[in-house]
Amino acid sequence: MTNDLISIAGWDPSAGAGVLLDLRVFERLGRRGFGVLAAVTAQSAERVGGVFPVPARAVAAQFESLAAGIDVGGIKIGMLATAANLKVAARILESRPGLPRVIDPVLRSSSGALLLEKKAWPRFLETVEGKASLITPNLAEASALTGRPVRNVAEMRTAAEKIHLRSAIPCLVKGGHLEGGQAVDILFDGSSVSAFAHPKLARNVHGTGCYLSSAILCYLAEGRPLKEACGLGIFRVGRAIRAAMPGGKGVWVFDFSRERGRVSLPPRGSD
Ligand code: PXL
Repeated sequence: MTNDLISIAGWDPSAGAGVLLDLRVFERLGRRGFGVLAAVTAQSAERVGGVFPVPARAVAAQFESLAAGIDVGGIKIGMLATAANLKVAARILESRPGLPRVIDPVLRSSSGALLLEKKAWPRFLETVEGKASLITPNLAEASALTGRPVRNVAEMRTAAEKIHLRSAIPCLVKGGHLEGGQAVDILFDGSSVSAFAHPKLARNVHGTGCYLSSAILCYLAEGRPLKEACGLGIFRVGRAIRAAMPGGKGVWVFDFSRERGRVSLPPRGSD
């Protein structure tokens, strides 16, 4: 395993999500972070005002040049914007079968803007089939990917199993948007289901999904097993949410300057 992790994702100029946030998370968790840009967004705290995709051949070229100079230790996929970029990302993932690879299937922003063109949605799972260690949809993404409503823990479990069946990738369905006071994330690793319950924090923090998938990738790159990496990632995001600050219009943002120090982690292999 090497220290160098790559995020293939979008540009949020505020650094609240996308490549800029991913690199901060990688570095906060002791890795070196590198970025391949798949799209530029123009956005304010409350809405995405524009999406400008990067051409697929530019995404491929960025990765090739970067990978020629570093020893890639893991890859995270975030916002891709186009079906062509999804294909390039799938090819990149396929070329590195031994590495930890995490896919955050970013489809829409919280405000509803399309972050992946709709024509890419129906075959998303088939396109990435067997090419990653984990896929991390939220409730809306799990619903869009399976074509069924995902509103409660039972439906999250069914969705995680269905997503795994179609993609052959372990699936963590994130329950941060569940109704009620408790948040539960459900992991199906291909053979068993695990539930990660945590208190729901009454804050709408921009970039939570990006933070989680990046943190999990860091823990996988440390050699931790999938379930442990998910648990640690979820714990780490909770801590970052507690250190977040108001970003305007009711949206909160991560603040790395207030989120000091490395977390002391349980020893490897503990459950
Ligand atoms: O959180 C989803 C997301 C991912 N990547 C980028 C974004 C957003 C949401 O706005 O802008 C670049």
